[in-house]
Amino acid sequence: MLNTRTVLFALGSLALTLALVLHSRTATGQAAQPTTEIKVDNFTFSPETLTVPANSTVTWTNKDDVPHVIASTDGLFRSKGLDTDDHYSFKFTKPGTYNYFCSIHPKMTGKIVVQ
Ligand SMILES: [Cu+2]
Repeated sequence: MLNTRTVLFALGSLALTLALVLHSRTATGQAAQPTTEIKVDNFTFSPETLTVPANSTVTWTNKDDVPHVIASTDGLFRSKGLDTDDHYSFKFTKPGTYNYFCSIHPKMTGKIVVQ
């Protein structure tokens, strides 16, 4: 027989289960895909050397009012010309050291260290 108490208990258990499922999903998503930002400002990558765990997505944002291109030294990745406030993202799956530069201003260099 259903009485008010049983119904309330069932609803409470359901809400708790939902909350736990939603929470664990969010936590797993954050752990699996860390995201890190690099600012391109005043012809400098900031930070110039960035250390991240494997499977990190790194996003460059151009804060200068001239275009820049993010190009890896070994040709692994290369952005289009980034105008002001444009973004470019690359996911680093394998550990290693990745040197890159701006193909328009080759004196601009940076490094991603993937652990
Ligand atoms: Cu540049």
